Amino acid sequence: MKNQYMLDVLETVKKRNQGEPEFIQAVTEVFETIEPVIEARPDFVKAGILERIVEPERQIIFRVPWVDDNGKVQVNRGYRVHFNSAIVQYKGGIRLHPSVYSGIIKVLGFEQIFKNSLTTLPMGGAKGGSDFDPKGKSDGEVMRFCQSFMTELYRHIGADCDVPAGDIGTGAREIGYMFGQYKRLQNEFTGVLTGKGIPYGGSLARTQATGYGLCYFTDEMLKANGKSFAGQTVVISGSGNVAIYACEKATTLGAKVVAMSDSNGYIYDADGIKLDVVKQIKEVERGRIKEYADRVPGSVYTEGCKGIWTIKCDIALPCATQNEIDGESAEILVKNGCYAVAEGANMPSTPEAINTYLANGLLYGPAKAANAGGVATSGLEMSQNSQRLSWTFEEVDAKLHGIMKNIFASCDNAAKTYGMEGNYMAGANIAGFLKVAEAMKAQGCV
Ligand code: NDP
Ligand code: 2IT
Repeated sequence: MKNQYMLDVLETVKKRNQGEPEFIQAVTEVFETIEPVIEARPDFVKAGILERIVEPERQIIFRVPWVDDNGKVQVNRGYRVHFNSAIVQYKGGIRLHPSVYSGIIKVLGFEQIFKNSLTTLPMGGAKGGSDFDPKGKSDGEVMRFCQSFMTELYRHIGADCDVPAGDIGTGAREIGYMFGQYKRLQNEFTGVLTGKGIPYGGSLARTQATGYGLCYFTDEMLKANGKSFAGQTVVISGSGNVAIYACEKATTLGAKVVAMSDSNGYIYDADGIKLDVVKQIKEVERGRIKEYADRVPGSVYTEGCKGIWTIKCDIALPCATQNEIDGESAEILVKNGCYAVAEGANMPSTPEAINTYLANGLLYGPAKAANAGGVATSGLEMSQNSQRLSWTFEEVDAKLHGIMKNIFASCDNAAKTYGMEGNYMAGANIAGFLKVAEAMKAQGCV
């Protein structure tokens, strides 16, 4: 990046967000790729779009006290960042994981601005979460935590203000407890959360949406480059919501998924992952991926997460967490003949990994485009709640498919327009940014 104005804004971001390296990483990536837009648009400079877009509209940090099964009071920290409402109400997930701190919430909220813009639905960027770890907690403990979390959060959200949803550690169970508490506090039903259960206003296909959407995007990217999923070997990290439904759709599209993981290690099954076994372990028993190897003869479990990227594959779909593929892992993927990486997780590739993909001509589907199917289907859930109607699985899935095709086309076109053909990361950042920047400019200095 050579533009002095952008370098100056980035310098301020670094000073203001010390101790939050992931946030600086995300802002740097966006700035580097939108430089030609800023060069061409002095009106954006005058309107202070960059200075404003890197600063959350507001951040809420709160105490979450709850009582564990031994009667002891525990305290976690809760977060919600309202990052940008230029394209309507705030929207984004809630992450429950011990690694959560303000920097992670900010990075996810910042990325959500561009992702939501790409969906073409009217949703601004937000994110929330807590350093609470649902793993190893009883249902009662999870419920008391969720109720306490919502007892503060409820005053900051609303169907026309901010609509949270799931993310790592927040699935149907947690959304159910949070929704129940919200309804009790407000004494009214509104579509204030997405990812709800089907009997109380949820959308069919929301559970599948991020994983399916990732495969729809990847399929478009492959087809545009004369390839397809058929007969390809795929490695998927993670074994949570996104990973499971990415595995399901990739398999339907003719690929063989040979590996999945959790935060302890990974399984390799040369015959192709038996997804019903993974679903039983992860969705029903809340167990560890290691148990797969005990149940499926011929499969192998290996401790540690990073090793999954040493497995030979054609297509890699990281679906676990941020910075899970570093430069070294990316080099190994390339050496083993991997030609496409599409991100189900948010920011799973380090800048060194991304440079390696681009330098070696890999097809690279960046998170904010490739995993936008989850939030897009959340948007469809909001539409159904507003209409007081429920669409069929097929209707929602068809809309999701259309949205993902459209997102790929937007990334592809923006990259071409700005002379970076095939660089879908640049295309995603530019296309996502332009809509938000125009909306911010039109609404004046707010
Ligand atoms: P889940 O909690 O359902 O699953 C997370 C998976 O990732 C688990 O297998 C978990 O292993 C693994 N994981 C989490 N943290 C780490 C870590 N630090 N190191 C290694 N593995 C880890 O979450 P989701 O599937 O919903 O989310 C996965 C990713 O997709 C996240 O990056 C999320 O932000 C992103 N995403 C999710 C969307 C959604 O709709 N849910 C939408 C768009 C993006 P373990 O069980 O051992 O912790
Ligand atoms: O990162 C994400 O896009 C999500 N966790 C989903 C957010 C949502 O509001 O559905």
